[in-house]
Amino acid sequence: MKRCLCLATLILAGCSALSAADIIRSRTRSMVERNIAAITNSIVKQNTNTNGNSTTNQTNMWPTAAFTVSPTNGATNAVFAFNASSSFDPDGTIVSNYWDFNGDGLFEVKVASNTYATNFTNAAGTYAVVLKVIDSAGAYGITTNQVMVYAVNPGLILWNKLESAASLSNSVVGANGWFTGSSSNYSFTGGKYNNGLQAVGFFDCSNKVVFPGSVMSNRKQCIEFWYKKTGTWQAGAGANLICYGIPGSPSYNIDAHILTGYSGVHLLEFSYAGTVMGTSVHDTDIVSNQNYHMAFVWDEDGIGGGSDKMRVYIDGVLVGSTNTANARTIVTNQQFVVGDIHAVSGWPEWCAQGVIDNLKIFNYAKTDFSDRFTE
Ligand SMILES: [Ca+2]
Ligand SMILES: [Ca+2]
Ligand SMILES: [Ca+2]
Repeated sequence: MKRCLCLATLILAGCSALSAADIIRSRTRSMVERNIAAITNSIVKQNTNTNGNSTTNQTNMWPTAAFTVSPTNGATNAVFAFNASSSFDPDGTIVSNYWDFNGDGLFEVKVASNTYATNFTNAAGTYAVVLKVIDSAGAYGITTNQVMVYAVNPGLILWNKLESAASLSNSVVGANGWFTGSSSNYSFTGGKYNNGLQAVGFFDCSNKVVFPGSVMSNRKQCIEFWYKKTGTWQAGAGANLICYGIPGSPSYNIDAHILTGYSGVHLLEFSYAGTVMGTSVHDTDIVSNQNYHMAFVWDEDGIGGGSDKMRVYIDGVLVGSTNTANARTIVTNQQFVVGDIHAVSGWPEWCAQGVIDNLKIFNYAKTDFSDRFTE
């Protein structure tokens, strides 16, 4: 007897040879076909049912990735806290956060939480950290932030790269700087390491770059930076490099300047708490457009346990010292000025007449500057 191929034919033919398995397969297929028809109808209905927008119900909107990191700059032993809570999905939820800590496209970590803390490297450098967020429908958003990691540097209490106005207000280490008065006398241009802070000309020194006086709160300390002469030193005036004192006051606790004159000996000088110390560096030793590493060091109890209380180093070489430093009075409302001095309002003055770069302050009387070629 010929075997029938479908249920309807079978019934009409009065066929009796259909097995139980054949019946189950047939019913299952029939149910699937009905379900497909129902789903198709549903899609058609949805697609024609939403203000004429035929794609509304088939669209999943992509999530947006965003994160912060604290600190944005840190030493190799620092723990960095990443926070992706500002990421969002406009039509759903974010279910996974993937982190790539070195920008190589491989995600080291996958977490459901939007926070993650890690000491992700022990190598100094600037890292591109990538966040990829996945929403409940599987779509993703991605973003990248830079994180700078520097070698552990004991005693470093301030480090500003002086790259830009943004860099001034975002020190790598320690307190941030800012402009007091106008910034129009300053520019960020060629320094030792990329840009430095250039102050050239003769202007009212109520316009200044300042840091809080708290960066000068130790009895022993070191201020170091690179200096490049790019302007003109006026005879009888010279150049003011750094200063620490009361805003608006012409008397300072600490300052470093280069004197020039019409005749005679004119030097790089360092003054501390009223003690003015000359060096062996004459103004004519400073050549235009050449970078010099300068360091001003003090310890009221004696540098390195010796008798020197103040020292100046140029390019790592000791160029002046004295053992007669006065004790300094620390006053809370003082400020640390870079590239100029404090002065009474309206008192025009010669600024640094050059570029100051890579400012660092240590909380001890540093005497080895062999690390100066590392930014
Ligand atoms: Ca979505
Ligand atoms: Ca990676
Ligand atoms: Ca710089």
